[in-house]
Amino acid sequence: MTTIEAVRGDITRESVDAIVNAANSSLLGGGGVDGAIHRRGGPAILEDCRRLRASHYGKGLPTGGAVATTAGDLDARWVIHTVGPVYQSSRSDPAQLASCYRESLRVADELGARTVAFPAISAGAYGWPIEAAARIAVETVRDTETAVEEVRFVLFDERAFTAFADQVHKLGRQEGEGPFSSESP
Ligand code: AR6
Repeated sequence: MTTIEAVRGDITRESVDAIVNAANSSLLGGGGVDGAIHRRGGPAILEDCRRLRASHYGKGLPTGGAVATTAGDLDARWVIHTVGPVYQSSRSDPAQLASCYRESLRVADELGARTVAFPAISAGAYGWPIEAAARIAVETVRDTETAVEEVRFVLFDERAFTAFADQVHKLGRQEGEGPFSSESP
């Protein structure tokens, strides 16, 4: 059974087996949570990313895919990089966003990670409305079979935290309290 929780905070401060990065397909860094992870994690993460580009991902990581690197100086064993879809109103495909969560958990299972921290993928620069982003995130994790024991959504701002916490509470009401929780700072 996977425990799902929502907390407010900076994901680069989390102690978990794997931290998920909302990357772009170049894997070579960017702003937002991606910039923060590379800054705090140090150059070893980028070195791994460059190696991946030179080997399996010459054309970059496709939208909805996920791949792991070292976590460098972060308090984690791995960073799992995933590429969310850019929001384009009615043309946006929720399945691509769901794939980010599913593929990240698949990679986590391959690695043997038991605790995983996720940011709100696609909900920043990529423009996904936070309520929909939160619903897709929480429902996908709930519906994915995984050996991961704890999924922690780490939300930077109050609005994102509220959206995710609402979804986590909703699961709690549907399933009966127990495995699902959310926490204020
Ligand atoms: N900890 C937790 N959440 C954070 C942090 C942090 N340190 N910093 C930002 N967020 P974004 P995207 C939140 O833009 O929408 C990058 O340039 C932020 O408030 O990081 O998937 C990549 O290289 C928002 O709620 O990711 C790509 O080019 C959420 O993280 C592009 O942005 C996601 O915002 C990806 O865009």
